[in-house]
Amino acid sequence: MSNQTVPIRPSIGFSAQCMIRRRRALSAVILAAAFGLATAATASQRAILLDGGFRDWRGIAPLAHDPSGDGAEGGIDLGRLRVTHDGRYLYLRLAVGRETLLQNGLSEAAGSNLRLFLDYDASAGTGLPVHGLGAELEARLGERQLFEYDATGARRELSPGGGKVTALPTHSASRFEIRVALPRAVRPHKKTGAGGEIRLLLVDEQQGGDRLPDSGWLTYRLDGAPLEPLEPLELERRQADSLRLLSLNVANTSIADHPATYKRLLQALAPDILSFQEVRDWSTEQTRAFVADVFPGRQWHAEAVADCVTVSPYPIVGLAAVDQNLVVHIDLPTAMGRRDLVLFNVHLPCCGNDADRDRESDNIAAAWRDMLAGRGLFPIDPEDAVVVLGDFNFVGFGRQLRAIRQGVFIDPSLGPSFAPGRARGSLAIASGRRTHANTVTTWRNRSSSFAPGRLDFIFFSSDALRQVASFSVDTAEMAPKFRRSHGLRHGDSIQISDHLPLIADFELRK
Ligand SMILES: [Ca+2]
Ligand SMILES: [Ca+2]
Ligand SMILES: [Ca+2]
Repeated sequence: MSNQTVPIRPSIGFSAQCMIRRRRALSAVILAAAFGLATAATASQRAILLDGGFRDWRGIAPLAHDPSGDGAEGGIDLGRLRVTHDGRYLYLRLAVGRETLLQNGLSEAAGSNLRLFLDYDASAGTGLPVHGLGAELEARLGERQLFEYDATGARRELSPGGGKVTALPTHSASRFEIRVALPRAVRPHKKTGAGGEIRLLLVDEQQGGDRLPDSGWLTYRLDGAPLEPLEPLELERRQADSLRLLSLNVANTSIADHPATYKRLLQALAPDILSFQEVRDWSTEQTRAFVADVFPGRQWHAEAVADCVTVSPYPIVGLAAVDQNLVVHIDLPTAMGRRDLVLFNVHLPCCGNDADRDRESDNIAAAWRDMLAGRGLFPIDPEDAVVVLGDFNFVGFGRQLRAIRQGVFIDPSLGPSFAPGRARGSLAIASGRRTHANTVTTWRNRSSSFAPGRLDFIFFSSDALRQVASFSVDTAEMAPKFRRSHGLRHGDSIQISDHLPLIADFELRK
């Protein structure tokens, strides 16, 4: 039974403020009581895919609904919270009331001091004494700090980059999916699904900052049959005649240091067109020659702009630069269909540099708009397929993704919005799930203060291309048998890059 209790607060007198808090608490008790039992996962529920999309949450009722307008001025305003779990993870779906960069602190753009407290044994006597809870986990999301507490309250700091707590989308949004890896002792029973009661609390730690719930805490039972995990994805092509595209940030030309690992991975993935970012120490010809050595028997062509290199077995008939990004026109074999491919290989500026990321996202969108209008960087057939892929470093504002995907310019002087996907409107996003995990994050760095994120994307025009398959690869997650069958090793992915190889297979529509 999920409920909420008003903790004893000796320091607070029986004041008018306390009365208001109690009234709010009471209404939240009623809501939580009404919905509490419904939140236990049932076998019929779909697995949660950590992708920043919410279709997988259908049928999961809110655990709590915090009132709106009760946060700090200009701060986040916590709203509806849904909670579910599977055998390994706790999932939260959280509304924060305004555009927020969840990993930015109060002093940073669209930031907050949002903290998540989890009391795994529902006991105030163990863990960190905080807000009436005994928390075993404290995730300071905005401050990018993560702490675990043992029964005595002793603290251990974890690196957020380890992925214990991951939230999507990585770019700014007003709703998020948050996934917390449950400690083994807290996970529900493997066979019966039986689990214990945990307590949770969300607080924007600043003067007048919002809390969820406004007083006390929420209770959730890790009970019921856990959600079924998603099936692993195969590396083999589902359709022999599909066009397989690879995008990979090669971490400052780590190919030069680990050629054998790259060879293993690339041979296991067998892409047709390879697009690399962060090729800094190798020439275009060195990169092309490396691919030709991995895949002998095909004639390979390569072009580059800045650190973006695309290698293709099909002729590159058009070439241009959009800022530091490459755009090529690839003459696909007639047997694949009548269309050719316009491919943007993108590496946007990193980290807090939203201004340059805004500008380059706009310029990529404008370049495609102009090509469609017949006045672009090189001539194309207006029905050609377009793919915009690469390392977008989307750790800033979501408007950058909207510029590329939906043709909504950030800088209004570039003109009115347009439809990058022609009759389909927006470009589609290749699904890119990891073969052996329920997430689409493409970047991780264990020692980073940033949690794993989705920085790499493959956008495509769905009127010209049909996605046959799409996935990313982290060899450390694969079942040993699966790994062996593809000639891969446990540490291959982490050895080559902090980014994962991202694949999409397409069929050209008639
Ligand atoms: Ca989802
Ligand atoms: Ca609120
Ligand atoms: Ca505790």
